[in-house]
Amino acid sequence: MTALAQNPRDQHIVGPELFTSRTVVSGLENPWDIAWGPDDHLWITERTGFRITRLDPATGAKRVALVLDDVYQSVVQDGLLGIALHPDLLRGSGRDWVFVSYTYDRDPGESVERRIRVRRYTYDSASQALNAPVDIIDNVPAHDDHGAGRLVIGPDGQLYFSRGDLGSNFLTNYCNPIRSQDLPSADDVRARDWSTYQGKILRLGLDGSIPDDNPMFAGVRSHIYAIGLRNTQGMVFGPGGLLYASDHGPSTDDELNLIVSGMNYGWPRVAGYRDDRAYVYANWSQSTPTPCGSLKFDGIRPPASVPQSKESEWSDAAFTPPLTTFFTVAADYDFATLGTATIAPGGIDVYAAPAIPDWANSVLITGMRGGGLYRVKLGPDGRSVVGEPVEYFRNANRYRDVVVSPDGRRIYLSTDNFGTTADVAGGRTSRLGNPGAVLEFTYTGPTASR
Ligand SMILES: [Ca+2]
Ligand SMILES: [Ca+2]
Ligand SMILES: [Ca+2]
Repeated sequence: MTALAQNPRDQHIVGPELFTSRTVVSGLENPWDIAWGPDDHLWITERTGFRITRLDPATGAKRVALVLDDVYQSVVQDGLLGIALHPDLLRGSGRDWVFVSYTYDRDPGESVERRIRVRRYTYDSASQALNAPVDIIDNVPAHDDHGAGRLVIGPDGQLYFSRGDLGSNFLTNYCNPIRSQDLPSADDVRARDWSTYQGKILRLGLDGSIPDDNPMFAGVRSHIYAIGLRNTQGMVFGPGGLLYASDHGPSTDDELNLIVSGMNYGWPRVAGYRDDRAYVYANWSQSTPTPCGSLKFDGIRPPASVPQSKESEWSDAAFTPPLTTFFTVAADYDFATLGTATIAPGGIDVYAAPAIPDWANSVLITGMRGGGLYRVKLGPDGRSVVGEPVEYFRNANRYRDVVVSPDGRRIYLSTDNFGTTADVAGGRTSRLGNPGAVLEFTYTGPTASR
């Protein structure tokens, strides 16, 4: 049984730093996105509660700022998802804006046409409520898996919005083609047809417009900023203005990416690096002569009728490999015995404060596959990674998002209410340690002296 130790997820380095921990609040309904506000509150989206809740981390007091009444939610990847606070919020500029992303049903009748939109609200500090909704973009494709949905405002004042591949070519959606490499035509953009916005990172003006300096893909400018993604649930700008994003790999190669305008992150032609290791692209929708609908999905050994292509059979000058992966395995890695080598990354944050020695200039990445927070140290220019990921706070939780207090001493993690994860010993469990909570980890070690 020594072979079990070969799953790289179980071989991580555990960080030595000392923290105390406590539950700030429990009883939330799938807290999904947490942002630190200028009021020193955590602004939290509750995915299945359809609420935006403001939480005072010092006292645990919480107050609901908004309950949305038109969210459509039926599965674990949809509902009320992202939140982005405008940098002028509560600064007297009149731009007390809060942006959210959520799934809705476009069809007014009994059938369901799931879509996702971004909506802006204005915060009224007197009533502590969000009012005056304005839709920024709607009719963006959504489905029942790989929903991504993270929202961030960049230092350029534009809104970045991640879209997943909708679970296509996978599990129950195995006959739907992945569209992460598909691009809109000029006519599509004119017609406001956003059906190719799957598996992308979008960049929108705060009014939903297409910024003039967005990149061209195949000669067409749209909201698309980067392509070739699978399920980006973590996105954050570093202090140098660089954009970092996590992505979900298939059975290996969850990614941390540096997102650059106009680049291609490879999915589904490449998972992780273009190294032909433990991944081939099996395109179920193209099965012939047996049509896909007659086949039973098998993610490890697809039948011969499903065309397969190696990573090295594809190339694109814009392909950009990840900064690091969780985890890349040998070509002969034995999935049946060792299990998938992934962490299922959720939200990410950049650690920029000096409080914890050696932590400055790190990216913190949540794991849902086995509760852990991973710290990846960046090189001085932020464009490379130094050393191996270091793991913290392992528990039987699905850590969904992370945010660091401005002084860098406290780290907040939100947790899912249900689902499976790994227990502390590494076994599968659906008995979660701290369901529906925000946890606080306070650093108690020596502060950096330099
Ligand atoms: Ca309907
Ligand atoms: Ca990739
Ligand atoms: Ca690869």
